[in-house]
Amino acid sequence: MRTHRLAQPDMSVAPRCVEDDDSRGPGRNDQVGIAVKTRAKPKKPSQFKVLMLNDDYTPMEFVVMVLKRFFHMDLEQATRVMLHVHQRGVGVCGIFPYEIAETKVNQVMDFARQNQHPLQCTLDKA
Ligand code: TYC
Repeated sequence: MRTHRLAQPDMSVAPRCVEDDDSRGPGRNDQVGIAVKTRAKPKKPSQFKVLMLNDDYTPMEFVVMVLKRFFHMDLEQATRVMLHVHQRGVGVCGIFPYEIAETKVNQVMDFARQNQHPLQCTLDKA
């Protein structure tokens, strides 16, 4: 008969296994379950806004081309976003998981650089 027990994992979420025999008192098996505990509600990957910044030199047509090419916008949508950025200074091109957002920023910046435009694009946590 034991007089005390070590803290036990919450067995409603931690499945028992064949080695999980605690009848011999506190010992190596008392912590079985901690490593296999799973999260009841897996976290969604966090989302990031891809932002386009205004400048005085990049041609409007080039910005529209970028929005069509990398963000799959049609001409009307791309023109609306470009004019919003032109007038307000910044605008959202789309919201994506981190790695996709980062890839889009790099694609836009590389394409702008290759064409010698100072267009800037950045990330912001959504
Ligand atoms: N302001 C630029 C111009 O007048 C156009 C422009 C729009 C540039 C959006 C960048 O993200 C931008 N030619």
